[in-house]
Amino acid sequence: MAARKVPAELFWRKTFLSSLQDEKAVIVSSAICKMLQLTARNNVIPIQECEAFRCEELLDERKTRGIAVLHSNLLQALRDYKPYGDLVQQTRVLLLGPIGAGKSSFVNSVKSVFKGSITHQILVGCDEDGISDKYRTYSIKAKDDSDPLPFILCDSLGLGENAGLHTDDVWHILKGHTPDRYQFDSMKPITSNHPNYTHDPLLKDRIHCVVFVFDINSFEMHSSELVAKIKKIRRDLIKHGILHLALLTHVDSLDLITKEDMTDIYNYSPVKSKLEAFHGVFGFALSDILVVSNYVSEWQLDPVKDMLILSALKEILYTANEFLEDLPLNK
Ligand SMILES: Nc1nc2c(ncn2[C@@H]2O[C@H](COP(=O)(O)OP(=O)(O)OP(=O)(O)O)[C@@H](O)[C@H]2O)c(=O)[nH]1
Ligand SMILES: [Mg+2]
Repeated sequence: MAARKVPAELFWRKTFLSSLQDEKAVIVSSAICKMLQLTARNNVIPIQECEAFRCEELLDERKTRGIAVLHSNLLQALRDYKPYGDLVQQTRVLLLGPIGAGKSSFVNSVKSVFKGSITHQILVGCDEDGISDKYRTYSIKAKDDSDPLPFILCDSLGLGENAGLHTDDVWHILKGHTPDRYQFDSMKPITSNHPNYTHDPLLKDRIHCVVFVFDINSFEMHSSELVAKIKKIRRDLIKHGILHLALLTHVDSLDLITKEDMTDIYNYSPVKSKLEAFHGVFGFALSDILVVSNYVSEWQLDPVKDMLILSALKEILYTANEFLEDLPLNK
C-alpha cells in the first residue's frame, strides 16, 4: 500500500491509536478507511505508512456564531451584575490553592477578557519572580468603562504542605484584616500589631466567596499532608457558612483535547472523569467545580477560552451573592 497523507486530526478524533510497542500500528475504524479510501488489512495500518499533520482547528460556522452570542451575553451579565442587596459595592473573591495552580494567571485572564486584549500584568510562573508572596487585591475595569467592575479578585500566596500560606493567615484574609500588598511570612501569620492591619473591617472588606484553584493535571499528585491541609480549610469554611467553589485550570493541557471539546467542556468525558476524581479527593459537589484554560502564552484572545473564563466568573459571583443574601441582617 502506498503511503498516504492522512490528517492527524481525523485519527485523533475518530480512531484508536495503538501504542503497541512491538507492532507500531494505527488501528483505523472501517468508516474512516472507507472515507479515506485506505486499504488497511483488518483496519490496521503500519505506522511507517502514516504521516502526522497538525491541523489548524476551525469550528464550524454555527458553533462560532453560538459562541459569539454566548460571549456577549456573558459579558453583559457580568457588567450588569450587582452584589446582592447593595450591601457592598464590590464582591470580594479570594483565590486559594496550591503553589503554581494558576491563581495569578486566572486574574490575568479575567483582566484580559475585560480589557479586550491580553495582559500579563501579574507575574506568573515557577521562578522566584512568578511566585506570589504578597496579598494582592485586584479591581478590574472593562474596556471603555471608567468605573471598576463590581468585583475584586484577591490573590494569595500558594498553599504548600509545610510552606506557603499559613492557615491562620487565611482567617485574617477572610475576615478582612489583611491589607493589600501585605508581605506574607510562611512561618508566622499577620498579627494585629502590623502597621497596616485592618482592625475593624466592614462587610465590604471581608471575603464573600472563596475559590480553590487547582491544576486539573496535578491535583491527584498532591501529598496527603497538603490534601489534609486543604480539606481542613474547607471544613472550617463550611462550619462558618462561607461559600466556596473549585476552579480547575490547565484544561488545555489535557491529552489530545481540541478546541471543539472545549466548547462543551463539562460534557467532555476526560474532563468528566477528572471532575469525579476531584470530587473523590476533595469532596466538592460536581456542580461546584469549574473549569478554565487561562491565558498564559497567547497574544490574542480566544472566544472559547473567554467563554470558559466568563462562565466560571459568573458562577463565582452568583455564589458570592448567595452568601450575601444569607447574611443575618444584624451583622
Ligand atoms: N497551559 C496552561 N498553563 C497555565 C494555566 N494556568 C496557569 N498556567 C501556568 O502555570 C504556571 C503557574 O501559574 P501561576 O498563575 O503563577 O500560578 P499561581 O497559583 O499564581 O502560583 P503561586 O503564586 O506560585 O502560588 C505558570 O507557568 C502559568 O503560565 C492554564 O490554564 N493552562
Ligand atoms: Mg501567583
